[in-house]
Amino acid sequence: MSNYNIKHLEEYFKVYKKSVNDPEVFWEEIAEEHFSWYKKWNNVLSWDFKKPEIKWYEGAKLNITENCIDRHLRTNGEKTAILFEPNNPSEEAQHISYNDLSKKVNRFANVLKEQGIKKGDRVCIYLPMIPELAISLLACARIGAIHSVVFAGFSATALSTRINDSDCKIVITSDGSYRGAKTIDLKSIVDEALEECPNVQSVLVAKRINTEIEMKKGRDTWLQPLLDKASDVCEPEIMDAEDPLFILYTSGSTGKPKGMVHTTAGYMVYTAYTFKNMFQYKEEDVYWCTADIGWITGHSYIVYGPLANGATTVMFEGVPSYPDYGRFWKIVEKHKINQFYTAPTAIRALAKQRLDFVNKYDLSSLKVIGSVGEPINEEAWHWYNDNIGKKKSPIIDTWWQTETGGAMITPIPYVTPTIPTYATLPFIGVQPALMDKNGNELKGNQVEGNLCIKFPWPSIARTIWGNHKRYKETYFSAYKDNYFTGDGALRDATGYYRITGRVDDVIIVSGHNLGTAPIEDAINEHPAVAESAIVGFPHDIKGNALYAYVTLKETGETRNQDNLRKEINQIITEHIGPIAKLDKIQFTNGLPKTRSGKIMRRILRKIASNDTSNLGDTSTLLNPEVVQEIIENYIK
Ligand code: 7RM
Repeated sequence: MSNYNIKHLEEYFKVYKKSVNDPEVFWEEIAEEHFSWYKKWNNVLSWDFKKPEIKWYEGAKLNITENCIDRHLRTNGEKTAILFEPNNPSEEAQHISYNDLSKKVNRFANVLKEQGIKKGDRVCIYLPMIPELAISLLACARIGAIHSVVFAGFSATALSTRINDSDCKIVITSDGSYRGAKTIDLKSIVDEALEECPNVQSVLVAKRINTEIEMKKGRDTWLQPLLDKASDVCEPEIMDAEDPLFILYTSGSTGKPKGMVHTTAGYMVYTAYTFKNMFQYKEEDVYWCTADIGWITGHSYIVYGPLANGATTVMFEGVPSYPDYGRFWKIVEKHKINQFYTAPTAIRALAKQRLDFVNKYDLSSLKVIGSVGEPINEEAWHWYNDNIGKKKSPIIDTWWQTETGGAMITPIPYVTPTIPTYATLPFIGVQPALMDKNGNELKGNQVEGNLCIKFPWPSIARTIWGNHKRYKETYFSAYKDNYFTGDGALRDATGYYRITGRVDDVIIVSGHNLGTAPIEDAINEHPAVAESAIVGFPHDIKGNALYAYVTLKETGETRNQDNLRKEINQIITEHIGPIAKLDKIQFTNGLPKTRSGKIMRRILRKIASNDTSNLGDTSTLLNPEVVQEIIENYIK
């Protein structure tokens, strides 16, 4: 027996122990008993964190869509797989059964084949949260094409960079998208991006908002007529366990975004197993994750994890504030949601509103409520626990990353006792380590350090697309024989983990990871700007907001600072997207730098947080005099 569903704390400890003492036996049993394979593996795991090279279930043959769709048809074909809730509350929800999903995915897969897409080709998906988005991922997986989803809030420049980095042949998009009361003209963003992408041969366009758009001859095709003509039978491509399933970009602290590569078998096994346990999903439950499929949370816990378990997964097109701040709770009542998974930034925004937006609705269907994306602060935790969980549905604070593929440190609801702000215990098979400044592992409890993982888990990203060297340097070089997460954490007296945040320069704004470098690059494009440094400062809704220190070129002319601020934010919107707009911009005569020329963000971070009581060691500064100037002109 493989303990696919953990039900008691003693069972968790027992299974955890087995997964650590005998990982290969453990993960072999899980894979054998709960998934369908065309051929079993020769070897459960081989790994070397030095190279680094990690392989799970080598030699196995499978298709993830067989596991997410076909095998459920025999027993559960009429069950709703995807429940689509549109942006506009008066538009009817769509219930897509497993039978429907199978046909839709096969049709889409056949359309991709007609477009010349083959196993291993990269397909860029730039779509809003409409059913075609989930279906397009699965259609790629059906034929072995590698999907690269780009969040549809990204700008043309961000899109073209990602298309070119992984050399996508085709882009799937829509005529536009709904976002609350607004519509967004997605297709013209694609058109602009493609001016920089000579290798894209075709664009498939889904119809959503029915506006007149330009269709470029020989390149753009409406999707629906092609789907209507295509056969609804498409044999799955037989994939190797380690064949890439998808690429998903994540920003680093420096340089261009990293295309994290996830492979097939390990990703499937781990996302499915974590989903089942994190949410204690039961056959009749309706599960809703509010993330966008453009992020890893959507890949793993809207699409693959739930569907591999034959679950009903909700896809919501809209925003929490439209038509009013009660929308989430209205949906919970309407679809009798049992498990609800969202981000602290959404919780904080909703907690700011009047309580009757919540109390109008019947939330009694809820059994588990989750949080992901950043540390959940104590205030938000209590609001969520009291008003949404009604002190009876446990909060699962799930810590993980794009790179980890699935949840790593998380309570198992009704199994692991929770405490506010703690992600609690490692999931089955996960071996965390906390490191001190000298790179040594901190043993025992009541310690704080940099969070590493010392043993591979099945859904670890295998490489960075086209740059294995960077993969090694970013994740496997800081600590010998360990995967370094970039996060800090503490372990309390009972062995529970609390994540303290990034230890590098990535800033998480409203749950979006933003690297400092690309934003500074954009600011510096402004002709009047000499140099800039951005840091995060605490913000009660976004978690963090951006504070920029900008030095201007000495041209002798005086410029209107408010106009400059607007122009800088305009450039950022064009280069990265509105999510990276700066809340505060302080003009200064200099930036504090080390002698080797590195900007000391540590000091800037303190000033931006209005905390100058202890600026730490400033003795290595090249120009200590600018610190006083910056403090005096701090923008409150
Ligand atoms: C799933 C996801 C990863 C970074 C990660 C952390 C932060 C995520 C939590 C969290 C504290 C959490 N992937 N993070 N979850 N911090 N508690 N429960 O968010 O690649 O976009 O971000 O997000 O810093 O390293 S991600």
